[in-house]
Amino acid sequence: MGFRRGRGSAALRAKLTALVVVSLCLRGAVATNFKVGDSTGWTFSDYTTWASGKTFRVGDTLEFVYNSAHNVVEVTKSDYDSCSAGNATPYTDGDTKIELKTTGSKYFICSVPGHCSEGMKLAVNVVAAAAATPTSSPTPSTPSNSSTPSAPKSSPTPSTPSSPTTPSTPNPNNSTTPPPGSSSFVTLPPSLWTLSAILGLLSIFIRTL
Ligand SMILES: [Cu+2]
Repeated sequence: MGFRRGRGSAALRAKLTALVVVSLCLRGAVATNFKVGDSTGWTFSDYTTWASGKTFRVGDTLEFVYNSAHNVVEVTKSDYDSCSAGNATPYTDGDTKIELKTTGSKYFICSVPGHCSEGMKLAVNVVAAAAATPTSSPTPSTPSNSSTPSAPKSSPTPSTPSSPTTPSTPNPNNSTTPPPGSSSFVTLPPSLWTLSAILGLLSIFIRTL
């Protein structure tokens, strides 16, 4: 691998790419629990503002924390717009976790009369879960690799002729890719494989510091 050049933009690019890959792995592996309203909880507030800028994915959870004066109920868009609970039965347990199971818009209100119109209404748009596919072969030195879709788009600048790219000696500690056909590779569960990929990339990152 070309890491041992350890010089200038190439090393920096390798570090950045490794971080991007690691963060992609982590995003794919972990579902998010959103506490609605954060520390404010589910009460009279502005949940349009709270939800803005957040990305809700299938598999994530909305957690409504509220006192006995309130409840939460999932409703249709028209009921959301008109602050009507319809026929749905509200949750009243005070700590309601609702998993987002499908894509599309989801609507929640407090059905206690007057509360929805005072702000206890939440609309979220749920998008598909991040692909939890394991990164096949960690190759941070080639950002154009198709297995790293959001790698930095900067192409190698031709103005750095100082990297001769000597045929690198194979470095067993540097790669988490087992030899092709290795049975341990095939039987490794996806979660473990993702973890090993993360650890391998972290070790690469530390080595290039
Ligand atoms: Cu309420």
